[in-house]
Amino acid sequence: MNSRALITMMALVMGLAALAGCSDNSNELNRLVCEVETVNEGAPLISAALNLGNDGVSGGGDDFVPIDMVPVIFRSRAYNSTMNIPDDSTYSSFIITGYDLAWNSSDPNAPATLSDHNITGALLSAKVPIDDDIVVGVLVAPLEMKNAGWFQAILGGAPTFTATATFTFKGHVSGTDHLVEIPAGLMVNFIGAVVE
Ligand SMILES: [Ca+2]
Repeated sequence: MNSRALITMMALVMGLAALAGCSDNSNELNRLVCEVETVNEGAPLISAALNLGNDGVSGGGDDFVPIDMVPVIFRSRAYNSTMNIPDDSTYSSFIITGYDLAWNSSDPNAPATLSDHNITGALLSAKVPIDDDIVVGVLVAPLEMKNAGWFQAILGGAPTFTATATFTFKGHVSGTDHLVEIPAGLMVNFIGAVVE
């Protein structure tokens, strides 16, 4: 699905949600659940301060700072197998609206300022239809993190370290405004440079 179609669909869903009004009926709220299936295809992330480019060495005009975005796969399903939720019903999709990201590390080489890079209230818009997988790209290490003194120090030879990124994805079942939080995690290894 292209982005224009997705935006159109989102607008349609939000319009329908507005028409339907809000419901606090917990039975309705529990009809659909959304889960994270994988983060970064189940693999840890190697986050580098610099990519050395095709020539494999520093310089040469092809070095670049890699921005780390990982694929996250969401899946929606009926709360239990005895429920039958029609594909086109009001409550047949889960809407992802955003996420928080918190950094933690017990690695002695991790900087004390790692949690300065926590992300709160990041926006994300994705519709996860029932019994469907949706892949979303989530920003883990933005440019300002790559420019941090400790990250540049690793590039200069300081020790690498490992940390955990704990995500709290946020959203709601279509047709409701009841906030649901979905936890997930990712191991991240911070290193100096990688080669394409
Ligand atoms: Ca290079």
